[in-house]
Amino acid sequence: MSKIEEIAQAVEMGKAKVVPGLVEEALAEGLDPMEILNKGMIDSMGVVGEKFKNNEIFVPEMLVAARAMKKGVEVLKPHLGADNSATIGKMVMGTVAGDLHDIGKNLVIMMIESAGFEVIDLGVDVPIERFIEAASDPDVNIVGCSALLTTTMPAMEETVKALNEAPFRDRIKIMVGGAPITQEFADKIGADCYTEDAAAAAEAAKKLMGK
Ligand code: B1M
Repeated sequence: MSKIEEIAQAVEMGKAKVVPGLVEEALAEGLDPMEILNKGMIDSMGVVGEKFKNNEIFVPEMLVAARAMKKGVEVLKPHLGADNSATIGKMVMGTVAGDLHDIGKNLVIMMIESAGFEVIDLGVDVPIERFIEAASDPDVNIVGCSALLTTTMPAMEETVKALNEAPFRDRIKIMVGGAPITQEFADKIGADCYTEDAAAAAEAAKKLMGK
């Protein structure tokens, strides 16, 4: 079994104590950090999601897998090309109200910070008022909303609506993403930008800043 496969299996099984060591070993073997992230961790969360959908596993198993992935990402973070020397913009980012999923949001933050942004993490289950309050900081250029549930897509719509109606709308760009979100939905709710994954989000954020 390859090291990546070992990581994937350990994430799937929620072995939070084992994953960091395996990630260190993979890095020491010279494996590409992005490959470790994508094939060793993100793909496993897809497998976990499928098993949950098919009633093969339940919420506690999903939770331990998520914890194991987080531990692995902590080890990976310094190796993902972080360059925080310059700040090219300020972003606020949160998972919308009613939604507790934060792995994707945290990855987006990590990649956007690596691209040179200062990011204020509002956390999960973020009410509209909190997004508005944070975005009213005159230094904020981009507001990012994440949603992982079809049932919280309306909360994203409401959040974007409130941001679109805010007096500071001209100063900010609104980015949205998350597994159920599509370009079509982003256009419909009036967001400025949709991206499918964290790497694309970082590229898009730079473009929004004219970089
Ligand atoms: Co939940 N969950 N979950 N879950 N969970 C999903 C999302 C689900 C698809 C599983 C399934 O049924 N196959 C399903 C949603 C179904 C639907 O809405 N159609 C689901 C469900 C049903 C639920 C509960 C309702 C289960 C229950 O209680 N019965 C419940 C809801 C709780 C709540 O939020 N109110 C729930 C709970 C949980 C846990 C707490 C156990 C745990 C989350 C732990 C945590 O995040 N701290 C969890 C997990 C782990 C998952 C799965 C397995 C994995 C999610 C994940 O982290 N993926 C997930 C299945 C799946 O996704 N296949 C599932 C990896 C992550 C890197 O990907 O988050 O998509 P993702 O982020 C990507 C992109 O989407 C994008 O970039 C990221 C990185 O590339 N992106 C952005 C994300 N945000 C972005 C923002 C951007 C741009 C890009 O710009 C601003």
